[in-house]
Order: sequence, then structure tokens, then C-alpha cells
Amino acid sequence: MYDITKGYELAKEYYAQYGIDVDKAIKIADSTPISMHCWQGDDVAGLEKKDDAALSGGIQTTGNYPGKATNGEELRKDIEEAMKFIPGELKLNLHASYLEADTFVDRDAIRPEHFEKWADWAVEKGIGLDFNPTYFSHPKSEHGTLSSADEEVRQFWIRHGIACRKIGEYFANRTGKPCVINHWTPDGDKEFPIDTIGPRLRLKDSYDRVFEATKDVKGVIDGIESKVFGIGLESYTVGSHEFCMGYVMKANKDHIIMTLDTGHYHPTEVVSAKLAAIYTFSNNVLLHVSRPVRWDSDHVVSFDDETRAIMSELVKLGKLQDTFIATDFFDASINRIAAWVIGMRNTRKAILEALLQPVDEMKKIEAAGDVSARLAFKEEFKAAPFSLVWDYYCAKNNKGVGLEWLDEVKEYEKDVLLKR
Ligand code: RNT
Ligand code: ZN
Repeated sequence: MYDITKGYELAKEYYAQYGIDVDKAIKIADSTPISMHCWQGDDVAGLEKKDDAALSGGIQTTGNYPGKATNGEELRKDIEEAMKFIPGELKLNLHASYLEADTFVDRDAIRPEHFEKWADWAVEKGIGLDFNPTYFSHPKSEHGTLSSADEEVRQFWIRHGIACRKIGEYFANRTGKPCVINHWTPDGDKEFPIDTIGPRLRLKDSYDRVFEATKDVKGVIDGIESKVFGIGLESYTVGSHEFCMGYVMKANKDHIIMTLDTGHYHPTEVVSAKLAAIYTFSNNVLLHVSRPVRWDSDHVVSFDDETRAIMSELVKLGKLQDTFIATDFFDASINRIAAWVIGMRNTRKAILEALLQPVDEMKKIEAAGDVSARLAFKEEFKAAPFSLVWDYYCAKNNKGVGLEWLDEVKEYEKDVLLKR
């Protein structure tokens, strides 16, 4: 290993030339919560006691890497293993399908007690919990959920949404941290339907009912996640971007916000370019950081241009603290703990890098109309000695420098995962 402190001192000097305070950037990056999704650990299978556990709703995990978690204990153990190598403030993001009960409990009957083990675990770790209703992988979700024309089915899912908000409140009370709930429905159609507004009016009414019935719930924030299309539902999505944005803006409630998933737009559309428009009208945004490869493939988050552009935009907007950052990917073709570690580290890396630019100065340059200097500044920091700061940060937090984590995860694979 090279001399990390020496590298850090040098990087500090480099950034100081531009008036950038590296230690301050580290502090902010470190305290920005990232909500790690539990579902990377078992390919979105969940822990419900039912025979038919097939993933549905137009999302898909591909790959058959051995060793996935098959119960709550294993999943928590795997999450703990990943956490050894993920620096910074964390939350855990659970789906309703990760309940733990001795017998099958249907989605409209879930209660806080079914999540007690998760809450105990989070309290012990000192981390917050976020939550998601599971409006998919269920016999009643095959022809629409909250937008279903079958009133019985629609009411079932409304009850599920209501139950989830109460569980969110329980999490907030147990952990002392707000619980961010993400509402995503897969509802859509393989062919373009004749009636395109009926399902949307029903989805709107369903959300209204969920929120009305739980209006006294405290400590919960609700993201409404839009999508362009799902597999098998290619032609029409009820919860489109326009629908969700319309719902959030019309609701005009502080706790109802937009969820932007980086894989949920047309291939040339980017989330980084949408943030400012939404922040013109909203105080918060929920982000699902993912990596779409040609479609919403949910590859492991990469330290790529778009992830960096999103974090950079949040810093420039001054909205890093107002944005709930969550990850959402599921790769079954590699070691699942490696997937978490790589994706989470990349997300944190992009946050730290974004904080190492002279934003105030760049704003001044732009306001003065110096467009040449603006471009020069934008380009200059792309090759800055950022990795020296990142390595120092990981070392200081004892989370493994460089690829140090890899050997340990491989050991864990040999000792634990392959024995399952
Ligand atoms: C699906 C959405 C949604 C899910 C999770 C499992 O396209 O992105 O957020 O990935 O709820
Ligand atoms: Zn998502």
C-alpha cells in the first residue's frame, strides 16, 4: 500500500489552489445518508412464506450466481458483511415482501410486528429504515394493482398501501429517523389501450385514499415513482412521468414527493437534467440510483458520467441535503455482496467528488458572462487527484482502501455463501 496520508496531503494542496476545503467535503459526503436496498441480496425474492415466489411486474434479475440469501438471518448477515466496506451514513431500504412471520401473511394484512426483527436490527446498528409497498410478485398484481378496474383487487392494494404507511411510522418511531416510503406500481399494458385515462383516474383515486386513510401517520415521506415501461408492459404505463409529476404537484403536500429512478426514462433522457425543474416546485426529491444498460436493466451503480452528473447537479443546486438518495439495482450474475459494495461505494464516491469543485466561483464566473472560463473550469476538475481523497476517506473510516474489500468478500463467499 502506498502512503495514504502523503497522498491526501498532496491532494489537499491541489484542491486548496481553488479554495476547496477537502475536509469539509469529506464531512458532508460522510454524513449524507444513502439508503441501501435490501433486495440486491436475494434477487428481489422476498421472505414471504409462499410457493410461487416468481418476480413479476415487468422487472427482472438475470444471472444465477450461487449463494443468495434465503431467509432474514442470512440476508442481515450479508448486509452486515457489505456494510464493512461501505463508508458513510447508511439507511436500509426494505420492501413489504421482506416481512418475517411463521405463516403466510397476505399483503393487506401486514403489520409492524412482522418487521420487528428488522427494526431491532436497525436500532442495534443505529441506522434508519426506509420502506416500499410491494405492488408486484403477487397473484392479484397480474392485471394492475392500484389502477385495477376490478374493485376488489384495487381495494386490496389500497389496504396494502395503508398498511405500509403505518409500518413506515413504526420504523420512524423505532429508529428516531424519518422513513421514506417509495410507491411504485407496475401497472401498464403490452398494447396501447383504448382507454388510457380510466386507469390513471383510478390510480389517482387509490393514492388519495391511501393518504387520506393515513393522514395522521407521522415521520413518513412518500415518493411516487414513475417509469417509462416494463417488460411485457411495453406500450403503456399508468404511472408515467407526467402522471406522477402531476400527482405530486397537485397534491401539494410536503410529504408527497417525486421519485426519480435513473433507469426509468427514454435512453437519451437523464435524471441529472430533471432535478432543477422539480426543485422549482418541490422541496425534496427521492432518487433511485441505478444503471440502465439499453433498458431498465438495473445493473450495479457505476462511477459513470450520469451518476457523477446527478451528484454534481445536487451540489450546484444546494440540494444534496434535501434529496433522499437510495440505490436500486439487482444483479444476480455476480457475488451479491460485491454488487452492494461496488454500487454503494460508487454512489458515495460520486457524492464526495461532486463536493470537490469550486461551485461558488463557477457561479460567479457564469453570472459575469465569462462563458470561456466557465467551460475551462467545468473541464479542469475531471482529472483532479480525487482518488487520493477517496482512499484517505475509506482508510479513515476503516472501510477498506482500494480493492482491499475484495479478498474478504471472496473469503466470505467461500466460508458462508457457497455452503448455503
Ligand atoms: C421498478 C422500480 C422499483 C423497483 C423496486 C424493487 O422499475 O425501479 O423501484 O426496482 O421497488
Ligand atoms: Zn426504482
